[in-house]
Amino acid sequence: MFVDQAEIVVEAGDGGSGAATFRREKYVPRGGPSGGDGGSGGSIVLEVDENLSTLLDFRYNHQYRAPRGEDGQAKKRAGRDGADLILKVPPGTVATDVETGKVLADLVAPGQRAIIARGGKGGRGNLHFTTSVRQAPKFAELGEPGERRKVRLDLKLVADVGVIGLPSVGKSTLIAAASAARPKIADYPFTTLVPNLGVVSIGPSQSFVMADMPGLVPGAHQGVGLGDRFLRHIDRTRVLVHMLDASGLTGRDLLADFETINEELRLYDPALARRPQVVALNKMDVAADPNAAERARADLEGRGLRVFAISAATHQGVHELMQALWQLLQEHRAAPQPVAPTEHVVFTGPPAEDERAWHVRRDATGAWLVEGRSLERLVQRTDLNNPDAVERLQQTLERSGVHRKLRELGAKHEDTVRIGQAEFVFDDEDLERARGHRRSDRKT
Ligand SMILES: Nc1nc2c(ncn2[C@@H]2O[C@H](COP(=O)(O)OP(=O)(O)OP(=O)(O)O)[C@@H](O)[C@H]2O)c(=O)[nH]1
Ligand SMILES: [Mg+2]
Repeated sequence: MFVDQAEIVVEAGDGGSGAATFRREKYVPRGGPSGGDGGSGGSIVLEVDENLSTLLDFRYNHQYRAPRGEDGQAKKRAGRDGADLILKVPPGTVATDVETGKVLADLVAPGQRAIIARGGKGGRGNLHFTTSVRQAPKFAELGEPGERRKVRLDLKLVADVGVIGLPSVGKSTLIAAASAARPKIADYPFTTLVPNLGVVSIGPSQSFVMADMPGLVPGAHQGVGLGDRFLRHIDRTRVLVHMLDASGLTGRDLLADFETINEELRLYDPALARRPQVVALNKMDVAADPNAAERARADLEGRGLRVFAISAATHQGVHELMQALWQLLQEHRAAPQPVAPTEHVVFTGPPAEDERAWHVRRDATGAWLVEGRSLERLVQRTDLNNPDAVERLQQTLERSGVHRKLRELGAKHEDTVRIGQAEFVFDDEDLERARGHRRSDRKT
């Protein structure tokens, strides 16, 4: 079965905690700090494997977890990093964060990789926290939690040419005529449920991939018929063959059919509607009124379109159409290709500026919320049960201006302040002390 969508939960590994240990030295009651850093947690990484063509594996396993980093140890020994967990996906996989709707990765080229959940950084050992006034730091940082999120994987086909049109116009028949693919062909609508890919060979090392699409009907962009599930598949094609049934047996007007499909493309994605199209007037072998087809041809050519009268069933005109598609693909080689095949792109998180920014707001319960990635991380990494670590946190919050902002906004003594998962009591007296520290820091 062809699976083109899957939802998974990924949990990157937490960082290991830093150690708070001291050297033992002869004749010295307490040696210097010697706590090593914690290792980083493993990340969850997607990697394109060109041998895969479905997301089937992700159907059976929904939960993926990378190992945590080891804690730091005494004698300056750092903890080992957790290994990354690499998930192989087929080319054309798009990963989206289910909660935010943000695209995390859009993977096309073999070997291309993207981190979709970052492992937590390891906490630093107490070695790092000596200052002129703090010779023996009795605390270390905790490891940062790994990212965890729900991710939707969508598989988009990577075809050069997409064949579009109303149901039963002969799209699959064309794939069968021009390639070795053997898609199901039948005279009822929606025979094709998932796109069929065929390799069209024009000559030595001249080939391209063509995909037929499930039939489109009015309202497809809103999910009517097989709907937008399939429009998605043509996103990446560089050229479209717009196929019309010219047999005259449908009772429909050729040009009206043409407009219907183009309107659907436009409503789904205007960029798709601008993609180069060639028109194939199919079923010419049984055309009841060849003049009707000729009139349609004249009209479409008048709009600058290339039109081919063919019969997918008898192969009449198919070779010429394939030649023209090959030519057109050469002209559109420079069209936006997401990445060159050898490039390995790693998608990173938000830029550093965003990370440092923070702001304060009051929630419905009257608590003060301090929001900002880097402050939240700082709190996550602080061992809140360790008074020395909390003191350092207070100093950092003071230095970064958070306390001043809270006071400005009218925070009162003993108000609740939340940063990430942690909750504090706003303590103006403590602040006085923290400021005192800062002054003495400066003096030395
Ligand atoms: N006479 C004639 N019949 C054709 C031609 N091309 C396709 N057909 C017939 O038209 C019917 C539909 O063909 P398909 O290739 O399944 O059409 P499709 O566009 O893929 O249809 P859906 O997948 O349902 O959207 C079948 O009965 C084919 O045999 C042609 O050139 N001439
Ligand atoms: Mg079909």
